[in-house]
Amino acid sequence: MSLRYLTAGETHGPQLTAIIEGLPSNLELDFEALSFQLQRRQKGHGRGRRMQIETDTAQIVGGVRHGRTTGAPVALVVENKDWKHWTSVMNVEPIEGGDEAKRRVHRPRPGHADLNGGLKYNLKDLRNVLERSSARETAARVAVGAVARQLLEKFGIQVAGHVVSIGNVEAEAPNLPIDELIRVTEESPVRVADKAAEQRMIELIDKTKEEGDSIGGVVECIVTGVPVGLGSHVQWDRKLDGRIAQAVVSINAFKGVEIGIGFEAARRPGSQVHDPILYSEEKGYHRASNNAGGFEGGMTNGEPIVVRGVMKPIPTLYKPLPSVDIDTKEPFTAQVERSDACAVPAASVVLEHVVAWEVAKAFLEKFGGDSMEEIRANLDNYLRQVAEY
Ligand code: EPS
Repeated sequence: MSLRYLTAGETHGPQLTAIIEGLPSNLELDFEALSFQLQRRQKGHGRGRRMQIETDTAQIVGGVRHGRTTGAPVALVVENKDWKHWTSVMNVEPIEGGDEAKRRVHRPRPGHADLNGGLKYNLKDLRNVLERSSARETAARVAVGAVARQLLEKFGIQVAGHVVSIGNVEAEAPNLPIDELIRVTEESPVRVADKAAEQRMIELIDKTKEEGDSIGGVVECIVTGVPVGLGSHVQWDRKLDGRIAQAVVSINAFKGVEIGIGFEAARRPGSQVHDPILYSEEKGYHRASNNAGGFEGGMTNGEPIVVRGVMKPIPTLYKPLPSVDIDTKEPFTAQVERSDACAVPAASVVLEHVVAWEVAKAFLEKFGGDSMEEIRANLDNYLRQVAEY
């Protein structure tokens, strides 16, 4: 059975719940590291007041005993601290009272799932759509990805994320070893290594917020230590770059994805795109450059995976765009209570975790076994074969 997960839960409901199936037994989990990843997602200049209410932690309620996975499904819970303000509005049982008591939403916000979801599911209270479509759900995905990340780390695979640009402010490409990149970006309120760009990004976010607007950006994820041959060229849905692309665009507000130099490849001649193959005793086969972002033929080529995602500006605006009331069909401009002006730094953490998940899934497809020991033996055997090739 391949690795899979599902999440459930609403942004103002009691909790987010995730179930992971297909993890091997004897994976030692660091619980603090799981919550650390969740808290990284909550940070970043430009986040709104909701993040002052929440301090996310991952509680494991199944599949782990005495610090190790048992091979059973792993169940994870992330509580919503804000729920105490919403117990009546989000009650699973019917409640007394009209629209006000239910905080019924009948004014769809442009750029959100509100209107499409209302039409599709025939829901006259758009809260039923927005509660689930909220980016709060990415907390569950980070929890799940953080488990995958710990599995990868046991095999020397590391994941880092950083912000490439916010609005029109671009950071210089960080030419740093992965440990250093992780350390430097962790200290930055906008998750960039470039200090000059950091200052300009903060100023841009502040200005955007003052104007009642929001701003998006580009985030990048790098995965090092990946063995050659994850994914496959033989079938469309086994191409790992394609699976990663799907996962990236599935992150709330993501509208685009690039692998390696991505769209830049369309502007260059082939001689300046493809990465020459080299060989040395020490490194074996490797590449002179990594424009391909670690993929050829849908398979990893042993170079670091480099993936970028494009996040649109958050559509909840203090200065909202025109829309139409679903009760009256009349135009309106709504009042907004609370929003994030920029969630791009947080999105880089989400990107890391959805990519880690896809890599872990492909890793288990290749080296799969029911226990960590079996997987290690399979990996060692394969690496020997690659070294002798
Ligand atoms: C979100 C709206 C805001 C964000 C939320 C995503 O929440 P609220 O409507 O409660 O103010 O803070 O993000 C999170 C709660 C989170 O954990 O990321 C939205 O509409 O997507």
